[in-house]
Amino acid sequence: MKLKFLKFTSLLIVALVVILSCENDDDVNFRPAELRDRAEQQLTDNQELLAYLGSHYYNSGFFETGTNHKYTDIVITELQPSQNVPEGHTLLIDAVLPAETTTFEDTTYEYYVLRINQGGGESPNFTDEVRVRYEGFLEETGEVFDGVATPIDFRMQQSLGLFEGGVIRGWQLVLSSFNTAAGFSSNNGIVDYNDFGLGVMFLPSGLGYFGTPIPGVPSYSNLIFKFELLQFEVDDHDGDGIPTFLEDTDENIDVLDDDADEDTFPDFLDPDDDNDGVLTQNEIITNQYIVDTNMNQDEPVLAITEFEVSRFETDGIITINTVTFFDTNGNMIFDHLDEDVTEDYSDDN
Ligand SMILES: [Ca+2]
Ligand SMILES: [Ca+2]
Ligand SMILES: [Ca+2]
Ligand SMILES: [Ca+2]
Repeated sequence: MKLKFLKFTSLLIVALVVILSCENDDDVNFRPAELRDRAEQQLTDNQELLAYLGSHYYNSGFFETGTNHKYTDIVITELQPSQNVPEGHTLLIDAVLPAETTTFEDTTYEYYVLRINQGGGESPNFTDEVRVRYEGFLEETGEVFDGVATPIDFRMQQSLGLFEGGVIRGWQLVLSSFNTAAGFSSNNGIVDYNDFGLGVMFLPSGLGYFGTPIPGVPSYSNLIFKFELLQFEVDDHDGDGIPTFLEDTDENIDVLDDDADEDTFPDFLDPDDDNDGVLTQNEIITNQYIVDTNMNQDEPVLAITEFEVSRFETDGIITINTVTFFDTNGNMIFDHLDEDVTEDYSDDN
């Protein structure tokens, strides 16, 4: 089942619970549970994750030889009382420290990542579209609740509509810390990926679905995902030439809270960010560079306000796409976010 679908389903369930609870205030069964405090829940979740990591091992030796191991090759086993970790295996806690940390919803979170293969390609941004294979299961019971054996695409950034994609916070954080495949080959419609990102993420409920129960996942469940990161595409939700990850103006790994003109449409969904009548795409300049390393060509040195959007490499030829911002009146606000500047660069693009 797809994560997208689960997310949508969960919203339906919440709506249903709210409706039912409104119909009969006395029926406590249908009343939505009050959300727990995030910081308190994280204390519990982190203890449980650490206990899991300290009592389970994986088949580390298997990955020391060969290449292109699959997520299905990762075997996690519970250590029995008084048992030693078998040869060729590693206790998870010895493979995932130090913990990763992040701040989300005003709460500090620890989460853990087993990095089996970093991947030989490029690294996606937290707002991009990714192609993955994965399996998700509950830390508490080991029950598998989600997964696909055939590669599937997710737009990681949720936009404002119910059907507009989005994955859990843990995915945005972890997948953007891995790299995609170095390359792939296609034989009779079957794609073989080479040197892709491979790992396991151990997430507290706060970086998963938190208090929202979804099919197969009770509220406040810690989640574990084995995954392969295969490909990605830079996402530009509003098609204004600025990739969504660069519309996180305050750089807090959240694009829903950046809204220059405060019209409730965040910049990444707003074709005219500052509402000055000049489209954002005309207040910036996009550029493409082709660098042939076979000819010993050097990569361009970008200006301070020129940002790399994406890069691709084929046979030593690197294609680099960039976007350049301007601050015409020198007030430290880029023109496309500054309603006082209506400079139009559309002729230069
Ligand atoms: Ca954009
Ligand atoms: Ca932001
Ligand atoms: Ca806006
Ligand atoms: Ca504008």
